[in-house]
Amino acid sequence: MPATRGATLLLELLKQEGVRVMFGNPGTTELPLMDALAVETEPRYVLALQEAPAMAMADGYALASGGLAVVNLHVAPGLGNAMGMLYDAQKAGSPVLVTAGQHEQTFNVTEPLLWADLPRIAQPFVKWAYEVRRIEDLPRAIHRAVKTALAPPTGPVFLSLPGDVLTASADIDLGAPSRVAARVRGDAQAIAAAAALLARAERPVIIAGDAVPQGGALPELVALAEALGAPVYDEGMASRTMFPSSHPLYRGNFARLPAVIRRLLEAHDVLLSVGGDLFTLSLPGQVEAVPDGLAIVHLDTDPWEIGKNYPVRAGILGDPKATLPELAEAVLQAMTAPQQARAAKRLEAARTEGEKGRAALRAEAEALAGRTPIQPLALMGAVAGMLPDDAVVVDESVSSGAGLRRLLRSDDAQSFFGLRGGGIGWGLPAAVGVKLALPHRPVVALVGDGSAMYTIQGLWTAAHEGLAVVFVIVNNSSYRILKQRANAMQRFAAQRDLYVGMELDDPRIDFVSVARGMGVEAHRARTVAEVRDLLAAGLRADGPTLIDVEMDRGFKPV
Ligand SMILES: Cc1ncc(C[n+]2csc(CCOP(=O)(O)OP(=O)(O)O)c2C)c(N)n1
Ligand SMILES: [Mg+2]
Repeated sequence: MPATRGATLLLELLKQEGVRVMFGNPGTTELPLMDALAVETEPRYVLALQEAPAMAMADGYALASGGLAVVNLHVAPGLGNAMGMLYDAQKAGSPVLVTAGQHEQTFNVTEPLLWADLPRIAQPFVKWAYEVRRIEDLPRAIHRAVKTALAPPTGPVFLSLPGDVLTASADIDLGAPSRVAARVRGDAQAIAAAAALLARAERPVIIAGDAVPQGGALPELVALAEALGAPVYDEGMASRTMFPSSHPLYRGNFARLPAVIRRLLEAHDVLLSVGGDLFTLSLPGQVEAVPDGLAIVHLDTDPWEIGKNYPVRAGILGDPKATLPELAEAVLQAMTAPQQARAAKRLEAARTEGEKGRAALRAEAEALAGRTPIQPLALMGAVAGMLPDDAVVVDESVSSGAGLRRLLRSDDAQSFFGLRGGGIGWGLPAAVGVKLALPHRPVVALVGDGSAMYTIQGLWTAAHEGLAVVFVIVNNSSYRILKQRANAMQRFAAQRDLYVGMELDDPRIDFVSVARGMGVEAHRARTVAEVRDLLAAGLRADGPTLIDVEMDRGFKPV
């Protein structure tokens, strides 16, 4: 084999790992790579106009494809720009190989322009961070990085790629990819202990997290939930579909404030978390989120999460897809006939309650549909009511999204993606990555006006790539959630009705002009009826469209 340059070798290795698309934003340190891409057509390079959207696109791609995503950034400022979105990817456990160009190693001692110790910057948010030192190490470094990103608990990894490694030439064997088989079955004793607790439970509840859709375990979770007659919530910040939303046991997102969590949990005697986050709170509270006496059973792929904040009665390390059938079987075995009868009654009652709750929510949304300016729930109801069965929703609607999960039909693991980490600016570019991973499904992004502005450049990539995504900008010309919370503090802001740093209305951002300026067809909607028409047109379009929805700016409780 003739000698190969490092940059070409890198592309060969990525191809060998099954990578077909890579996201990036180049600079001089990436030029050897861009040069190699002039002759190699795979992986295809998707250009983002800033590193934050590049990173979120990779995250969306990883979530939607269920596999690896790759992003290439430009030295320290490029990696720095991506850090907020890397945080989100880490929280979602997205297997993303983050790479960045680095100056030549003999040059770095002088501390050249844009240089910094890149692995140290990335370290807190990745499973492994390393600077490749020799071209000979590229195969081992790439294969290890990809293996590590994809092994449970999955997550981002980082490689710094010095210029001299990318421009060196050598005759090197590519080696081979490794994968860690993920279907780990939980410990038999722990499963038996969990089953005994669950069988005795009179009021069980389930919180489901990332590990469920990651392992494709939705049907297994449905079976266990039905056996227990237990309502199922998504964890407080859900990155995808954890449970079929049209199932009567589904109850939507769990709470994130300690007092609300406690109130919900007080109705139960046993909590089963299946990869569910217990609990990432959004604010501290005066009360403990978990009431005394609640027995917690936790099954997860990540031992760190088990018993992290609250002691568990049974902690099981394992893959939900592999473990839930055994747990369900053990529960049924452990249940007495009266216990089984009570579980069946709970299922029946939950079914009725679930259907009633959903119908009431739909009716409430419909009753608001005639109001102008548009009310949040009316928008969510209208969008949910119009989507085809195979639609995929990417949600960063922040304060306006209440009820969305229960209004939507999102029954398969790829039908919904949400902001898991809380670093806003994720949704718009994530939708670009989602569409690239799922080109045959309609993709609709619901994004707050404030959030959209962090990574608005993502629109250009959608136009450039000709991606038929419908971007719905939930435009209340404010950081409404911050106004809600400032108001709830009942101090100066509330007394003076003055919300410093939270008004985006002077001038109001004209997303129609912004989008058109980046080649995206765009229109404004002032009524729910207009939203419906524009959404129908957007779903028919073969390129990206944007709907700038003029929302009610109200934020005070009525
Ligand atoms: C990167 C980042 N910067 C700032 C914040 C703080 N923050 C949380 S929500 C929010 C406002 C979101 O505004 P918008 O998207 O318009 O949604 P709305 O609150 O109006 O529903 C801000 C600034 C954050 N979470 N992440
Ligand atoms: Mg807003």
